[in-house]
Amino acid sequence: MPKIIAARVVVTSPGRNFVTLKIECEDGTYGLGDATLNGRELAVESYLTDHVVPCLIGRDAHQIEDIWQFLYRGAYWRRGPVTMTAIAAVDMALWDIKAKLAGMPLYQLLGGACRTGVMVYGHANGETPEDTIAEAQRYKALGYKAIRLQSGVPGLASTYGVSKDKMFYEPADADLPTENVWSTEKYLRSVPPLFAAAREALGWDVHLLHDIHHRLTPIEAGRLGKDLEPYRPFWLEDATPADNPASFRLIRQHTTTPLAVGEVFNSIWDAKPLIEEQLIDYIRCTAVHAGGITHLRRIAALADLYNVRTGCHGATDLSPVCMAAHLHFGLSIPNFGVQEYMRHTEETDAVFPHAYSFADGMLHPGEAPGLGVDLDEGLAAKYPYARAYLPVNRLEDGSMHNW
Ligand code: GCO
Ligand code: MG
Repeated sequence: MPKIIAARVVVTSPGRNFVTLKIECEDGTYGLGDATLNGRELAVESYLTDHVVPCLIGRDAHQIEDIWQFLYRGAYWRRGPVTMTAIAAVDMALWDIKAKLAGMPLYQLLGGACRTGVMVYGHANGETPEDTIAEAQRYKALGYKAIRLQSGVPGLASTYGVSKDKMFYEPADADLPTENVWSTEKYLRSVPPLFAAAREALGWDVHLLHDIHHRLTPIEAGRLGKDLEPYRPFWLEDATPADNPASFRLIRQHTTTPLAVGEVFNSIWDAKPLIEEQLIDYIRCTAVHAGGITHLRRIAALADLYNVRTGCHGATDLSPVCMAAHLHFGLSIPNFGVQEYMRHTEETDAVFPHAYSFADGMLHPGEAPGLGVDLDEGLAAKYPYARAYLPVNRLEDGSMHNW
Protein backbone atom coordinates (compact mmCIF):
# COMPACT_ATOMS: atom_id res chain seq x y z
CA MET A 1 0.00 0.00 0.00
CA PRO A 2 1.17 3.61 -0.52
CA LYS A 3 1.70 4.42 3.16
CA ILE A 4 1.40 8.07 4.15
CA ILE A 5 4.58 9.05 5.95
CA ALA A 6 4.30 12.85 6.03
CA ALA A 7 1.90 15.68 5.34
CA ARG A 8 2.41 19.41 5.67
CA VAL A 9 0.79 22.67 4.84
CA VAL A 10 2.45 25.31 2.65
CA VAL A 11 1.14 28.87 2.86
CA THR A 12 2.32 31.20 0.12
CA SER A 13 1.23 34.54 -1.29
CA PRO A 14 2.35 34.99 -4.92
CA GLY A 15 -0.01 37.95 -5.41
CA ARG A 16 -2.67 36.42 -3.13
CA ASN A 17 -2.73 33.86 -0.34
CA PHE A 18 -2.90 30.14 -1.04
CA VAL A 19 -2.89 27.24 1.41
CA THR A 20 -1.75 23.90 0.00
CA LEU A 21 -1.56 20.49 1.63
CA LYS A 22 1.18 18.15 0.49
CA ILE A 23 0.84 14.47 1.40
CA GLU A 24 3.86 12.20 0.95
CA CYS A 25 3.97 8.42 0.72
CA GLU A 26 6.70 5.98 1.62
CA ASP A 27 7.54 5.31 -2.05
CA GLY A 28 8.15 9.03 -2.68
CA THR A 29 4.81 9.70 -4.42
CA TYR A 30 3.15 12.88 -3.25
CA GLY A 31 -0.15 14.61 -3.81
CA LEU A 32 -1.36 18.20 -3.52
CA GLY A 33 -4.64 19.55 -2.21
CA ASP A 34 -5.93 23.12 -2.21
CA ALA A 35 -6.95 24.34 1.27
CA THR A 36 -7.46 28.04 0.55
CA LEU A 37 -10.39 29.70 2.35
CA ASN A 38 -10.35 33.33 1.31
CA GLY A 39 -9.78 35.67 4.28
CA ARG A 40 -9.65 32.76 6.79
CA GLU A 41 -6.58 30.96 5.44
CA LEU A 42 -4.78 30.36 8.72
CA ALA A 43 -7.82 28.77 10.35
CA VAL A 44 -7.63 25.95 7.81
CA GLU A 45 -3.85 25.74 8.12
CA SER A 46 -4.23 25.16 11.86
CA TYR A 47 -7.12 22.71 11.41
CA LEU A 48 -4.96 20.64 9.09
CA THR A 49 -1.65 20.91 10.91
CA ASP A 50 -2.96 20.57 14.45
CA HIS A 51 -5.89 18.23 13.98
CA VAL A 52 -5.81 16.32 10.68
CA VAL A 53 -2.19 15.64 9.71
CA PRO A 54 -1.46 13.56 12.86
CA CYS A 55 -4.41 11.29 11.94
CA LEU A 56 -3.09 10.67 8.42
CA ILE A 57 0.33 9.30 9.21
CA GLY A 58 0.60 5.56 8.60
CA ARG A 59 -2.67 5.31 6.63
CA ASP A 60 -3.10 3.76 3.20
CA ALA A 61 -3.32 6.64 0.71
CA HIS A 62 -5.48 4.48 -1.56
CA GLN A 63 -8.36 4.50 0.96
CA ILE A 64 -9.81 7.81 -0.20
CA GLU A 65 -13.43 7.16 0.76
CA ASP A 66 -12.57 5.69 4.14
CA ILE A 67 -10.30 8.61 5.01
CA TRP A 68 -13.05 11.04 3.90
CA GLN A 69 -15.58 9.28 6.15
CA PHE A 70 -13.10 9.17 9.01
CA LEU A 71 -12.54 12.93 8.83
CA TYR A 72 -16.24 13.79 8.28
CA ARG A 73 -18.07 11.38 10.57
CA GLY A 74 -15.24 11.15 13.05
CA ALA A 75 -14.87 14.87 13.71
CA TYR A 76 -18.16 15.07 15.62
CA TRP A 77 -18.35 18.73 14.45
CA ARG A 78 -19.64 18.14 10.95
CA ARG A 79 -19.61 20.55 8.03
CA GLY A 80 -18.69 24.24 8.11
CA PRO A 81 -16.27 25.92 5.71
CA VAL A 82 -13.10 25.34 7.74
CA THR A 83 -13.70 21.62 8.32
CA MET A 84 -14.88 20.97 4.78
CA THR A 85 -11.96 22.87 3.23
CA ALA A 86 -9.53 20.83 5.32
CA ILE A 87 -11.22 17.56 4.30
CA ALA A 88 -11.19 18.77 0.70
CA ALA A 89 -7.43 19.30 0.74
CA VAL A 90 -6.82 15.75 1.98
CA ASP A 91 -9.24 14.33 -0.58
CA MET A 92 -7.69 16.18 -3.53
CA ALA A 93 -4.18 15.17 -2.51
CA LEU A 94 -5.22 11.51 -2.23
CA TRP A 95 -6.86 11.52 -5.69
CA ASP A 96 -3.66 13.11 -7.02
CA ILE A 97 -1.62 10.30 -5.48
CA LYS A 98 -3.94 7.55 -6.72
CA ALA A 99 -3.92 8.86 -10.28
CA LYS A 100 -0.14 9.32 -10.24
CA LEU A 101 0.27 5.72 -9.08
CA ALA A 102 -2.13 4.60 -11.81
CA GLY A 103 -0.04 6.58 -14.30
CA MET A 104 -3.17 8.37 -15.54
CA PRO A 105 -4.53 11.88 -15.62
CA LEU A 106 -7.21 11.93 -12.92
CA TYR A 107 -10.14 12.30 -15.32
CA GLN A 108 -9.40 8.79 -16.62
CA LEU A 109 -9.83 7.33 -13.14
CA LEU A 110 -13.06 9.27 -12.72
CA GLY A 111 -14.59 7.50 -15.72
CA GLY A 112 -12.86 9.15 -18.66
CA ALA A 113 -13.67 12.20 -20.76
CA CYS A 114 -17.34 12.92 -21.55
CA ARG A 115 -16.45 15.90 -23.73
CA THR A 116 -13.51 17.43 -25.58
CA GLY A 117 -12.87 20.16 -23.00
CA VAL A 118 -14.37 22.20 -20.20
CA MET A 119 -16.16 25.35 -21.35
CA VAL A 120 -15.11 28.30 -19.22
CA TYR A 121 -16.40 31.80 -18.67
CA GLY A 122 -14.22 34.85 -18.19
CA HIS A 123 -14.91 38.09 -16.33
CA ALA A 124 -15.52 41.20 -18.43
CA ASN A 125 -15.81 44.22 -16.19
CA GLY A 126 -15.66 47.97 -16.59
CA GLU A 127 -16.77 51.23 -15.05
CA THR A 128 -19.34 51.85 -17.82
CA PRO A 129 -21.34 49.50 -20.06
CA GLU A 130 -19.10 50.62 -22.96
CA ASP A 131 -15.94 49.63 -21.05
CA THR A 132 -17.48 46.30 -20.03
CA ILE A 133 -18.56 45.50 -23.57
CA ALA A 134 -15.10 46.42 -24.90
CA GLU A 135 -13.64 43.95 -22.40
CA ALA A 136 -16.18 41.34 -23.48
CA GLN A 137 -15.08 41.84 -27.10
CA ARG A 138 -11.54 41.12 -25.97
CA TYR A 139 -12.64 37.84 -24.37
CA LYS A 140 -14.62 36.95 -27.48
CA ALA A 141 -11.55 37.56 -29.63
CA LEU A 142 -9.60 35.20 -27.34
CA GLY A 143 -12.14 32.50 -28.17
CA TYR A 144 -14.33 32.59 -25.05
CA LYS A 145 -17.81 31.14 -25.56
CA ALA A 146 -19.12 32.45 -22.23
CA ILE A 147 -18.51 35.82 -20.59
CA ARG A 148 -19.61 37.29 -17.26
CA LEU A 149 -20.60 40.97 -17.44
CA GLN A 150 -20.19 43.25 -14.40
CA SER A 151 -20.35 47.02 -14.70
CA GLY A 152 -19.93 49.96 -12.36
CA VAL A 153 -23.23 51.25 -10.98
CA PRO A 154 -23.85 54.95 -11.78
CA GLY A 155 -23.96 56.92 -8.53
CA LEU A 156 -21.89 54.39 -6.52
CA ALA A 157 -18.21 55.06 -5.89
CA SER A 158 -17.13 51.44 -6.38
CA THR A 159 -18.72 48.16 -7.36
CA TYR A 160 -17.50 44.70 -6.35
CA GLY A 161 -16.17 42.77 -9.32
CA VAL A 162 -15.27 45.91 -11.28
CA SER A 163 -11.59 46.72 -11.30
CA LYS A 164 -8.86 48.62 -13.08
CA ASP A 165 -6.73 45.49 -13.32
CA LYS A 166 -9.15 43.68 -15.67
CA MET A 167 -8.09 40.11 -16.40
CA PHE A 168 -5.97 39.67 -13.30
CA TYR A 169 -7.87 41.63 -10.68
CA GLU A 170 -7.72 40.43 -7.11
CA PRO A 171 -10.91 40.88 -5.05
CA ALA A 172 -9.22 40.35 -1.63
CA ASP A 173 -7.40 43.64 -1.82
CA ALA A 174 -6.81 45.06 1.67
CA ASP A 175 -5.42 43.96 5.05
CA LEU A 176 -8.69 45.05 6.67
CA PRO A 177 -12.04 44.92 4.84
CA THR A 178 -12.72 47.94 2.65
CA GLU A 179 -16.27 49.27 3.15
CA ASN A 180 -18.14 49.85 -0.09
CA VAL A 181 -21.50 51.59 -0.42
CA TRP A 182 -24.38 49.74 -2.09
CA SER A 183 -27.75 50.81 -3.47
CA THR A 184 -30.10 48.12 -4.75
CA GLU A 185 -32.25 50.71 -6.56
CA LYS A 186 -29.30 52.13 -8.51
CA TYR A 187 -28.00 48.65 -9.27
CA LEU A 188 -31.35 47.35 -10.55
CA ARG A 189 -31.62 50.27 -12.94
CA SER A 190 -28.16 49.62 -14.39
CA VAL A 191 -28.16 45.93 -15.35
CA PRO A 192 -30.90 45.63 -18.04
CA PRO A 193 -29.40 48.41 -20.22
CA LEU A 194 -25.98 46.72 -19.90
CA PHE A 195 -27.41 43.45 -21.22
CA ALA A 196 -29.36 45.20 -23.98
CA ALA A 197 -26.21 46.95 -25.19
CA ALA A 198 -24.17 43.77 -24.84
CA ARG A 199 -26.51 41.73 -27.04
CA GLU A 200 -26.47 44.49 -29.61
CA ALA A 201 -22.66 44.61 -29.69
CA LEU A 202 -21.78 40.94 -29.11
CA GLY A 203 -24.63 39.16 -30.84
CA TRP A 204 -26.30 35.96 -29.67
CA ASP A 205 -23.56 33.36 -30.21
CA VAL A 206 -21.92 33.95 -26.86
CA HIS A 207 -23.24 33.05 -23.41
CA LEU A 208 -23.61 36.05 -21.10
CA LEU A 209 -23.59 35.62 -17.32
CA HIS A 210 -24.04 37.92 -14.35
CA ASP A 211 -23.21 37.69 -10.63
CA ILE A 212 -25.42 39.47 -8.07
CA HIS A 213 -23.20 38.50 -5.11
CA HIS A 214 -26.20 37.72 -2.86
CA ARG A 215 -27.36 41.32 -2.71
CA LEU A 216 -31.04 41.21 -3.66
CA THR A 217 -34.19 40.09 -1.88
CA PRO A 218 -36.03 37.26 -3.66
CA ILE A 219 -38.65 39.57 -5.14
CA GLU A 220 -36.00 42.02 -6.37
CA ALA A 221 -34.14 39.12 -7.96
CA GLY A 222 -37.37 37.95 -9.56
CA ARG A 223 -37.81 41.34 -11.14
CA LEU A 224 -34.23 41.49 -12.43
CA GLY A 225 -34.55 37.98 -13.84
CA LYS A 226 -37.71 39.01 -15.66
CA ASP A 227 -36.14 42.23 -16.97
CA LEU A 228 -33.19 40.26 -18.36
CA GLU A 229 -35.25 37.52 -20.05
CA PRO A 230 -35.25 39.20 -23.49
CA TYR A 231 -31.40 39.03 -23.51
CA ARG A 232 -31.33 35.31 -22.60
CA PRO A 233 -28.60 35.31 -19.94
CA PHE A 234 -26.92 31.94 -19.37
CA TRP A 235 -27.46 32.48 -15.64
CA LEU A 236 -28.02 34.87 -12.79
CA GLU A 237 -25.66 33.96 -10.00
CA ASP A 238 -26.16 34.28 -6.22
CA ALA A 239 -29.34 36.29 -6.64
CA THR A 240 -30.12 36.25 -2.92
CA PRO A 241 -28.45 34.74 0.16
CA ALA A 242 -29.15 31.00 0.00
CA ASP A 243 -29.27 30.43 3.76
CA ASN A 244 -33.02 30.06 3.27
CA PRO A 245 -33.56 27.82 0.23
CA ALA A 246 -37.27 28.75 0.19
CA SER A 247 -36.25 32.20 -1.11
CA PHE A 248 -35.58 30.58 -4.47
CA ARG A 249 -39.21 29.45 -4.77
CA LEU A 250 -40.24 33.08 -4.95
CA ILE A 251 -37.61 33.92 -7.59
CA ARG A 252 -38.66 30.89 -9.66
CA GLN A 253 -42.30 31.99 -9.63
CA HIS A 254 -41.32 35.18 -11.40
CA THR A 255 -38.66 34.39 -13.97
CA THR A 256 -37.42 31.80 -16.43
CA THR A 257 -33.87 33.21 -16.30
CA PRO A 258 -31.64 30.31 -15.19
CA LEU A 259 -30.30 30.53 -11.63
CA ALA A 260 -26.90 29.54 -10.24
CA VAL A 261 -25.85 29.34 -6.61
CA GLY A 262 -23.50 27.51 -4.27
CA GLU A 263 -20.00 29.01 -4.21
CA VAL A 264 -20.28 29.46 -0.44
CA PHE A 265 -21.86 26.04 0.18
CA ASN A 266 -19.76 23.49 1.96
CA SER A 267 -21.80 20.30 1.75
CA ILE A 268 -24.49 18.44 -0.13
CA TRP A 269 -26.91 19.40 2.65
CA ASP A 270 -26.72 23.08 1.62
CA ALA A 271 -27.55 22.16 -1.97
CA LYS A 272 -30.08 19.37 -1.45
CA PRO A 273 -33.36 21.32 -1.13
CA LEU A 274 -32.46 23.64 -4.02
CA ILE A 275 -31.63 20.70 -6.26
CA GLU A 276 -34.50 18.43 -5.25
CA GLU A 277 -37.09 21.17 -5.74
CA GLN A 278 -35.45 22.20 -9.02
CA LEU A 279 -35.15 25.76 -7.76
CA ILE A 280 -31.79 26.25 -9.47
CA ASP A 281 -30.25 25.32 -12.82
CA TYR A 282 -26.53 25.37 -11.95
CA ILE A 283 -24.78 24.32 -8.77
CA ARG A 284 -21.56 26.23 -8.05
CA CYS A 285 -20.03 24.15 -5.24
CA THR A 286 -16.28 23.71 -5.39
CA ALA A 287 -13.83 20.92 -4.75
CA VAL A 288 -11.99 23.08 -2.21
CA HIS A 289 -14.88 24.37 -0.09
CA ALA A 290 -17.27 21.43 -0.39
CA GLY A 291 -15.27 18.44 0.76
CA GLY A 292 -13.07 17.63 -2.20
CA ILE A 293 -13.56 15.69 -5.41
CA THR A 294 -15.29 12.86 -3.54
CA HIS A 295 -18.04 15.09 -2.16
CA LEU A 296 -18.36 17.23 -5.28
CA ARG A 297 -19.05 14.11 -7.31
CA ARG A 298 -21.80 13.18 -4.87
CA ILE A 299 -23.36 16.65 -5.24
CA ALA A 300 -23.13 16.43 -9.05
CA ALA A 301 -24.72 12.97 -9.05
CA LEU A 302 -27.67 14.28 -7.02
CA ALA A 303 -27.93 17.32 -9.29
CA ASP A 304 -27.96 15.13 -12.40
CA LEU A 305 -31.17 13.45 -11.22
CA TYR A 306 -32.90 16.85 -11.36
CA ASN A 307 -31.41 18.32 -14.56
CA VAL A 308 -29.17 20.65 -12.58
CA ARG A 309 -25.76 21.15 -14.16
CA THR A 310 -22.46 22.19 -12.60
CA GLY A 311 -20.89 25.64 -12.77
CA CYS A 312 -18.04 25.50 -10.28
CA HIS A 313 -16.70 28.68 -8.75
CA GLY A 314 -13.25 29.48 -10.17
CA ALA A 315 -12.12 32.88 -8.93
CA THR A 316 -8.47 33.62 -8.17
CA ASP A 317 -8.80 32.39 -4.57
CA LEU A 318 -9.22 28.84 -5.88
CA SER A 319 -5.64 27.76 -6.49
CA PRO A 320 -4.37 26.07 -9.66
CA VAL A 321 -4.58 22.79 -7.69
CA CYS A 322 -8.34 23.29 -7.27
CA MET A 323 -8.73 24.48 -10.86
CA ALA A 324 -7.11 21.25 -12.06
CA ALA A 325 -9.42 19.22 -9.80
CA HIS A 326 -12.41 21.02 -11.35
CA LEU A 327 -11.17 20.29 -14.87
CA HIS A 328 -10.72 16.56 -14.30
CA PHE A 329 -14.11 16.49 -12.57
CA GLY A 330 -15.84 18.62 -15.22
CA LEU A 331 -14.46 16.54 -18.08
CA SER A 332 -15.69 13.30 -16.51
CA ILE A 333 -19.24 14.00 -15.29
CA PRO A 334 -22.39 13.81 -17.44
CA ASN A 335 -23.99 17.04 -16.18
CA PHE A 336 -21.19 19.54 -16.57
CA GLY A 337 -22.44 23.07 -17.34
CA VAL A 338 -19.64 25.63 -17.31
CA GLN A 339 -16.50 26.40 -15.28
CA GLU A 340 -15.57 29.87 -14.06
CA TYR A 341 -12.03 30.84 -15.05
CA MET A 342 -10.40 33.91 -13.60
CA ARG A 343 -6.80 33.80 -14.70
CA HIS A 344 -4.10 33.64 -12.06
CA THR A 345 -1.13 35.96 -12.16
CA GLU A 346 2.19 34.90 -13.67
CA GLU A 347 3.63 34.72 -10.14
CA THR A 348 0.93 32.25 -9.08
CA ASP A 349 1.37 30.16 -12.23
CA ALA A 350 5.12 30.00 -11.58
CA VAL A 351 4.59 28.73 -8.01
CA PHE A 352 2.07 26.16 -9.29
CA PRO A 353 3.35 24.85 -12.67
CA HIS A 354 0.47 23.00 -14.32
CA ALA A 355 -0.52 20.83 -17.25
CA TYR A 356 -3.91 22.46 -17.94
CA SER A 357 -4.25 24.81 -20.87
CA PHE A 358 -6.78 27.10 -22.56
CA ALA A 359 -7.86 26.84 -26.18
CA ASP A 360 -11.06 27.79 -28.04
CA GLY A 361 -12.95 28.91 -24.96
CA MET A 362 -12.23 25.67 -23.14
CA LEU A 363 -9.74 24.43 -20.60
CA HIS A 364 -8.28 20.96 -20.78
CA PRO A 365 -6.60 19.31 -17.75
CA GLY A 366 -3.78 17.85 -19.86
CA GLU A 367 -2.38 14.33 -19.83
CA ALA A 368 0.08 14.46 -16.92
CA PRO A 369 -0.55 11.73 -14.34
CA GLY A 370 -2.56 12.87 -11.32
CA LEU A 371 -3.97 16.37 -11.12
CA GLY A 372 -1.13 17.68 -13.26
CA VAL A 373 -0.12 20.49 -10.92
CA ASP A 374 3.09 20.88 -8.95
CA LEU A 375 4.22 23.23 -6.19
CA ASP A 376 7.59 24.97 -6.42
CA GLU A 377 8.29 25.14 -2.72
CA GLY A 378 11.48 27.20 -3.09
CA LEU A 379 9.60 29.87 -4.99
CA ALA A 380 6.58 29.61 -2.67
CA ALA A 381 8.83 30.44 0.30
CA LYS A 382 9.67 33.78 -1.30
CA TYR A 383 6.04 34.95 -0.95
CA PRO A 384 5.09 35.09 2.75
CA TYR A 385 1.45 35.16 3.89
CA ALA A 386 -0.07 38.64 3.97
CA ARG A 387 -3.49 39.10 5.59
CA ALA A 388 -6.06 40.12 2.98
CA TYR A 389 -9.81 40.55 3.05
CA LEU A 390 -12.62 40.91 0.58
CA PRO A 391 -14.50 44.22 0.85
CA VAL A 392 -17.81 44.43 2.71
CA ASN A 393 -20.71 46.64 1.79
CA ARG A 394 -23.14 48.97 3.54
CA LEU A 395 -26.29 50.63 2.31
CA GLU A 396 -26.24 54.38 1.77
CA ASP A 397 -27.63 54.91 5.31
CA GLY A 398 -24.78 52.88 6.83
CA SER A 399 -26.61 49.55 7.40
CA MET A 400 -24.47 46.47 6.82
CA HIS A 401 -25.69 44.66 3.73
CA ASN A 402 -25.46 41.09 2.48
CA TRP A 403 -22.52 39.85 0.56
C1 GCO B 1 -17.16 34.85 -8.24
C2 GCO B 1 -17.17 35.45 -6.93
C3 GCO B 1 -15.89 35.91 -6.32
C4 GCO B 1 -15.98 35.69 -4.83
C5 GCO B 1 -14.67 35.39 -4.21
C6 GCO B 1 -14.88 34.97 -2.78
O1 GCO B 1 -16.09 34.77 -8.85
O2 GCO B 1 -18.21 34.42 -8.65
O3 GCO B 1 -18.37 35.80 -6.39
O4 GCO B 1 -15.53 37.19 -6.64
O5 GCO B 1 -16.61 36.76 -4.21
O6 GCO B 1 -14.03 34.42 -4.96
O7 GCO B 1 -13.80 34.33 -2.23
MG1 MG C 1 -19.86 34.64 -7.48
